[in-house]
Amino acid sequence: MRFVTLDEFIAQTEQELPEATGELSGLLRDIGLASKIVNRDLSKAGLVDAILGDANTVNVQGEDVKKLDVIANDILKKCLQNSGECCGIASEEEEEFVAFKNRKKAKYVVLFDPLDGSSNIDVIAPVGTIFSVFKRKSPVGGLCTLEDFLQKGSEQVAAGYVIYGSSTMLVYTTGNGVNGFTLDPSIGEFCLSHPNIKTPEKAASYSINQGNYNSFPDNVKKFVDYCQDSTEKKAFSLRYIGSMVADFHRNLLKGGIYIYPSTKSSPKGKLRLMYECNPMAFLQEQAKGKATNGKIRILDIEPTALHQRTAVYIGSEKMVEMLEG
Ligand code: P6P
Repeated sequence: MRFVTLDEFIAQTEQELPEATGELSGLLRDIGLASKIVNRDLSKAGLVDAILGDANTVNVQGEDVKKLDVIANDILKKCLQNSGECCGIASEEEEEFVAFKNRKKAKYVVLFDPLDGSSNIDVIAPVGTIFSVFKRKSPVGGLCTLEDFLQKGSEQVAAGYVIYGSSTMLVYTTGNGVNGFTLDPSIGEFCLSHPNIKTPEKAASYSINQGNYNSFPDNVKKFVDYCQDSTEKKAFSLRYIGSMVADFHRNLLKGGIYIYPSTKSSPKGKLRLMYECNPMAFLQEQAKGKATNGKIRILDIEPTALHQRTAVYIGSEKMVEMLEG
């Protein structure tokens, strides 16, 4: 059976992209390339400390041994700078946004979490790259500005993630549904494996760090108590990997809800708005689910800072609605 590759799919659907000029298509292809390189380096993850030397040290060749999330950050930054379609990036690994001085004519900015859940790498649990794309607001021809990045999630022109797990999959949307592409290592191509993903409107699993129960808001405690109430006809399963991309991906495909509310240690929530919650919320709404901060749509939050955090309730529509205040 001949799969459609990511490049072929992008070319076929380019006409559906806003002002289809091929630039956004090129950008998506470059993100796909960067994730293949990250995937290659991740496969050596277990070797970083064992053979290649401890992260944050200098190895026998006199090279700096970097943590894999720094490696992933550098790969994405380099691929996006080479892309020609991106005038700047913001990243969980960069304090400030990075304007590409040689790309002043490019139309798009990209925000990303290069390796979400990276604390799981040394136990070989799934991790992921999350990305969000905006059209710049500043004039083409000059350097990008902070206002190009601090846009509401509803302004995104594309968003997606790559999950590095038992296989590697890229899932993205440009506002016309959600499609998943599994990497075929034998040909080095992402192939369309999950067309037109839709999230079931309810399910029997929930994802939350129940260790924070005592500091949950009352609506979350009530929801968790409901899920644990064994008298319920259909018992709920708690599925929590500790890597948002992995929990989100399972819920996107099978239904469920991921909750990271405000807690004692994270009073504003833990997850980042701009490069974790916004892209996931765009995907989730395109897959017919919901994403809120407990009060309003994630995509309607007016950002004020690159690295701001938010509470997040995201997944099956009916499950998110159970938690709305
Ligand atoms: P906790 C990883 O650090 C992350 O940002 C998400 O990927 C994950 O779901 C969450 O934090 C885990 O946080 O506090 O439960 O360990």
